[in-house]
Amino acid sequence: MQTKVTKLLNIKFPILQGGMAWIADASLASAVSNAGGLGIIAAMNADADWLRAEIKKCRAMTDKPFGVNVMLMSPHADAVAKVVVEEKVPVVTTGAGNPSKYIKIWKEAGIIVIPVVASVALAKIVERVGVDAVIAEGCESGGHIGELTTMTVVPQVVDAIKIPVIAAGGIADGRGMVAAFALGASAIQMGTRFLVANECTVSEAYKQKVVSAKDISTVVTGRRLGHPVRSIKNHYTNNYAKLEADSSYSNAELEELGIGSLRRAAKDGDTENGCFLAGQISGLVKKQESAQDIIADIMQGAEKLLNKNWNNL
Ligand code: TUI
Repeated sequence: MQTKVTKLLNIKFPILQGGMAWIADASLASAVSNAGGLGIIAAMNADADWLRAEIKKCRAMTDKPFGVNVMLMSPHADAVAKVVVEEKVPVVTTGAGNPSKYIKIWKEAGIIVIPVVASVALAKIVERVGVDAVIAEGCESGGHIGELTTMTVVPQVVDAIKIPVIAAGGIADGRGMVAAFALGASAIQMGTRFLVANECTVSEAYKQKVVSAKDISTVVTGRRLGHPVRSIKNHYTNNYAKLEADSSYSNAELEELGIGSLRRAAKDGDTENGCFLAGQISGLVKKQESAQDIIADIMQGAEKLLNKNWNNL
């Protein structure tokens, strides 16, 4: 299946893997790229040396295109922005902010740049500064989210810009992919489903949390600090929600609570005190399998639907 995005990225299938903090490393990214999608290493809050080493590991495991996600709220964002240029990373995605100040150096280096946007306004701004495509992400997603749903943000972004749009948020199977195409997207990005891939090195406890989640298992916290995040309900989120609603608790104390919570989930598998970022589609993700089997299942599901007789709805 060829789309504007498979041609842009020189990949076989219109599927990108989300740049999940503490989760999306060289192991997962190379597996997704080897399976014909676009694997992405999450630079998250890590420093330049960590990222450089992951890029080298990824190159040792795949000769296919891959990407790096730059989390713009990271204290190391400036250094990471230079590393992707020095290492000649083929594709950069960005999240949690406006990447405009980096576009010039990335485009001069020949990098394909694809920001995540959560609104029409940012989609128009980044198109104007010369990015190649955007990922329109709905608030069904895990992690840091905007206000709009995938169903509403994707078609509005598609109508507002000329460059290709990739849909993200709440997509985990062939039905989601076809729905994204119907909204005008040229590819999908998935995080939650790839989190449980065999090649994903996240803690087993994290995978179990996703596989055992149901439709209403996620919750949004962090609105008071201006960066809402979606994660799977547990002791950590219950406690966070309680303190967030308590005005005697300061914002500094809330910030403190968040420190180390992603690492505790992803690395330590601490089911009580970890923050298990995951999307609302977790309830649909039922088994662990290889990245290749995940991609094959999505493409088979989508192709079956696209060939369906749509008169019998
Ligand atoms: O970035 C994500 N997901 C993330 S980042 C992350 S690390 C983190 N940890 C704690 C607090 C905050 C972040 C975990 N998950 N997804 C892409 C995304 N970007 N979703 C929403 C946005 C977004 C929102 C507003 C992008 C731009 C934006 O506009 C800001 C502006 O300046 O216009």
